[in-house]
Amino acid sequence: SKPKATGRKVVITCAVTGSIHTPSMTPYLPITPAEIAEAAIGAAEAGAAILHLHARKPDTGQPTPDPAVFMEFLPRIKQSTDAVINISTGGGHGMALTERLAAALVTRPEMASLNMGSMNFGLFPGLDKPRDWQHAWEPAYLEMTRDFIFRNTFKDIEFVLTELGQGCGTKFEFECYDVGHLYNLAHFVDRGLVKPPFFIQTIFGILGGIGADPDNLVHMRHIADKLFGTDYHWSVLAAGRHQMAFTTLAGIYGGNVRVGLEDSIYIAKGELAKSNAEQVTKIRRILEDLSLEIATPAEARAQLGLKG
Ligand code: KMH
Ligand code: ZN
Repeated sequence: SKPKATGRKVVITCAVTGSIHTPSMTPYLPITPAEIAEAAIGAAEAGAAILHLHARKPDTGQPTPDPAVFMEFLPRIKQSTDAVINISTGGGHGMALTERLAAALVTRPEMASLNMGSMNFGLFPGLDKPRDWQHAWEPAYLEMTRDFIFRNTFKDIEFVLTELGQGCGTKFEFECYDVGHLYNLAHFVDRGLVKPPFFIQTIFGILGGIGADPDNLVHMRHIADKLFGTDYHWSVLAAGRHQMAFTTLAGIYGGNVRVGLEDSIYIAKGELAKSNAEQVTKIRRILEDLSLEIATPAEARAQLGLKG
């Protein structure tokens, strides 16, 4: 992650649909397997080397852990792109760990997310905006987060590292929503349960995690440097309106970036993004304007030590 004067290329991850936003928030959220496949392929064509994927019930858009639904879009994506497939193990609110892991254990992807601590995960500000909900699950899902703990205990993390990491050769996007999560990762490194290079996704602006203050970005990077030295690759995502500013800062500070409708449904102030590709294109343009180069999937694989 040390900024290198030459040769460094920025890995763009695109998180295509997630489990945070709901269909009534934007008509552009990919829901059906065909929509998820099309959005993922578009993002890859625009420059995303890694595609972070969740699944949704095709009729209502509710997040689902069903591997059969993943299998409706994964082959299509693999047929049309060389991008690295990254399957979420965060799933959606209310899913048990075994459910959250099911799709990854079946598909044995090159990458999967691994959330590095338990936390509050507030989506209820989404309720503040008056709107006509298309589906009853949507306000209920947001409301539920008032009293929900996103559970990622030490035992849970160890289970994922063992089953998916050691069992399937999957490498992780370590989701770190706060400074303590970096120390949790360092703990598992100390225990020999995970080997470098690590791909650390530092996340800003989730209610329950560290706030979207640029000082926090610098601090997370600084602590990660102290804990992991040159053994890690650093990536940044920020929620909602902070998305583009923080990913731009990440590029400047020598990091990689994640965009996508999972993280923000906007492309500019008050303007909904019409596609994932639009966000990838925007951050790519900003980074290239800063004279940074974008990694291809093959370059990302080599950099991150993926199984290919
Ligand atoms: N379940 C979400 C609230 C990930 O993809 O690993 C967060 C999440 C992250 O699912
Ligand atoms: Zn996700």
